[in-house]
Amino acid sequence: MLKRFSVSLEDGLLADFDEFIKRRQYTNRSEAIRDLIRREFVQEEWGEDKEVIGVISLVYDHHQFQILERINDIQHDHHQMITSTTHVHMDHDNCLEILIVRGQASAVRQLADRLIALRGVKDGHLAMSSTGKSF
Ligand code: NI
Repeated sequence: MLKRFSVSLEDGLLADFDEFIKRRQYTNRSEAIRDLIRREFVQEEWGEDKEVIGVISLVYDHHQFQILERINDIQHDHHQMITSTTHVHMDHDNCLEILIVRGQASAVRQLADRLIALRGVKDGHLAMSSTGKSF
């Protein structure tokens, strides 16, 4: 159920917020505020080492010595956490691999760090998301 509450803001801050809303293509202030609140809750889930969802992306040259074996071994070591993976052969040399991972925040971070630090990974990221269960 939706509840209303009023918020007082300084003129300048409200003007900046309305500009932000336009830039980010929100249709109203409420949805923008809801997203900002949820973003903070997601940060807290990661900070408090709760169960989270992470999306790990890796760009690498598959010719790099043993990189496929290493990536594969690490994923098998953490198979309980990995919900799904997608591999895209982007061109003759470069691969993009996306892993959707579910688990305790510290474990997800550790897995991402291990993969991203592998020799031959040109670009690696961990997008910190949420199971969405608690808000
Ligand atoms: Ni490939």
